[in-house]
Amino acid sequence: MTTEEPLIPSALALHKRAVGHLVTVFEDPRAAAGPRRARVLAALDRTSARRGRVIGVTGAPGAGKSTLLGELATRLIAAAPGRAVAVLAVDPSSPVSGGALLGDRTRVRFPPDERRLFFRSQASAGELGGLARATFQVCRLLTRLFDVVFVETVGVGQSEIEIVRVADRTYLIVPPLAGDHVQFMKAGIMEVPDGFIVSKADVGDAADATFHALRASLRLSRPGHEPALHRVSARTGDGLDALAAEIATAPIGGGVDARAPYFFEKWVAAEHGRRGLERLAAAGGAADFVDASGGFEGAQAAFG
Ligand SMILES: Nc1nc2c(ncn2[C@@H]2O[C@H](COP(=O)(O)OP(=O)(O)OP(=O)(O)O)[C@@H](O)[C@H]2O)c(=O)[nH]1
Ligand SMILES: [Mg+2]
Repeated sequence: MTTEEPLIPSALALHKRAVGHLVTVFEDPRAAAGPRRARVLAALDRTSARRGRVIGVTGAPGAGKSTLLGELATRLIAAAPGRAVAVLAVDPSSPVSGGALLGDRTRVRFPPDERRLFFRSQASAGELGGLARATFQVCRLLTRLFDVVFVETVGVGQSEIEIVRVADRTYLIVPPLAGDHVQFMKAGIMEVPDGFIVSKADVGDAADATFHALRASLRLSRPGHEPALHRVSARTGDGLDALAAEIATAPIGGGVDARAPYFFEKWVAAEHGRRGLERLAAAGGAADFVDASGGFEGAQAAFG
């Protein structure tokens, strides 16, 4: 029996301390944590078939992500008694100081006695793409405990692109902007998200102008398959029920486990460099290797 195994029933009952303890195992960068993770996942899978969806939420600092997620999470659990929601906030941190760049950010705050809501923050520790290496790992755990797992990332360039690798659906939050800023958005980021959310609709004209400019841009940049576009206010509640309903029914596809080859390849690159990637390619590529090794941890052990 591992030290974690007695925690499994409490974690499945969503006791925050048990869930929090298991999260630290999934964040642990040491090689020895791999087999512990594999045992936790196996124990969970013996008891529960829950597979939540990962919803990525990205956007510029101050766009209104945390406030929106707090409101959405509360609505999502109110709408279904058995539903549970987790929020994982990935904070950009300075590789130099190791400290959080945005240490005084507003957090999602959930009532401590509400087991169906769970919040955790994670430092991205200079990881390229703004997404913590452990984000994928923690999502493997949390999707087995919660029905919806939100991942909040600050949209600073690459992170919008990296978040789609772990999320089943990704939204870009766009605060009310001056028109020329919306035009600028056409360049890169427009291709990536599955949905767009204009936040702070209660501010009035600027939010309306942003919504219409964004809709026009999306018609140009993604003709024929325009992504979902929402206009919401976390302050007044406008638009939140429709957005919550869309999130609750978003398709999961292969889920987090299907992302293992991508993250295994990232691990090979980080640990073994170019030589490692060549060896992986010669072995048939990440998907085959993970499959043949019986999963992510098996692949790590087999790769050496
Ligand atoms: N008027 C209005 N203000 C809002 C709304 N939602 C958030 N805000 C305000 O916008 C500011 C930023 O909100 P956050 O939720 O912290 O934004 P964020 O995107 O999570 O910010 P970072 O995590 O720091 O990137 C706060 O002052 C909020 O009170 C809204 O619906 N309407
Ligand atoms: Mg935030």
